[in-house]
Amino acid sequence: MRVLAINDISCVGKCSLTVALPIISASGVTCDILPTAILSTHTGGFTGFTFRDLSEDIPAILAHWKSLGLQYDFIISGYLGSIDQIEMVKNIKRDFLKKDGTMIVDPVMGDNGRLYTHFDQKFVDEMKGLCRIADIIVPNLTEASFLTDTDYSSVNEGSYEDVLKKLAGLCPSPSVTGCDETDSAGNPLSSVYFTYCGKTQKYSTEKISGAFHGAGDVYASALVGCLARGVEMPKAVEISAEFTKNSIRQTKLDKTEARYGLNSESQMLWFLQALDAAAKF
Ligand code: PXL
Repeated sequence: MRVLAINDISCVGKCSLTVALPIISASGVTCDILPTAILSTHTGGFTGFTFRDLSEDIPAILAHWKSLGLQYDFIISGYLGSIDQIEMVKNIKRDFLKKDGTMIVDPVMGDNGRLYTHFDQKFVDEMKGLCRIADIIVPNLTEASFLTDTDYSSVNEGSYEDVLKKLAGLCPSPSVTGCDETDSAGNPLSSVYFTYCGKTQKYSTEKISGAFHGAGDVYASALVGCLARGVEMPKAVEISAEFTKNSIRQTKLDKTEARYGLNSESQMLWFLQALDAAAKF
């Protein structure tokens, strides 16, 4: 299996390609990368970061790949620095995804009800267009609210499924991560709502309090790794959500600053054992 991960390189802060490459490669598949930008750190929680947009380099990179005849089983896109890059990703899908390949879009735009620095409503509208050409989308609740023109503050435990159903207007297999819920004993849960075979499904796990940067990147990368090894969506969601939760727990135990990303390294062995037990090939 050959996977292409399109995302930025945030040199510090463990997100985007510094998370995608190790996790997808360790899953046992080839992971090629297309860096969209190089930043000294990611943009969430740091000031004074550098940002070099790599859009100018991308056409020559793609021309070279075309000459090599490269084709991908999976393409996953993440942080895109501009509207032009959204267009580039659409073209990359057209030119480099195998006929029966899978396009996964992580519409990285915001968290906790707000858009990240650099993004605005125009970008959101363009991102809707990218979601329309995806097979699977993995927004968090904030991104799902923006993509469906839903007021984030009005979304609650009773309305996650409505958001998911609205997302189905954009893409056949939508999912929403980070849906806070409570179990019957009053314990906090974090749920992923997703559509599988046309039906709404949900996977819930213990919610670990706090905001942790890069959790979405760990989740999306693990999900791609699982799917590329033939794991069915419900099991892939379960393994990825547990790996992310374990990584969040480890980060909390280590008391590292949330902006430096998840300490998923020590949880990788658990992830790979779970993946290996579920993998079809
Ligand atoms: O983790 C998402 C992400 C990826 N890349 C960059 C970011 C963020 C979130 O802030 O700033 C550059």
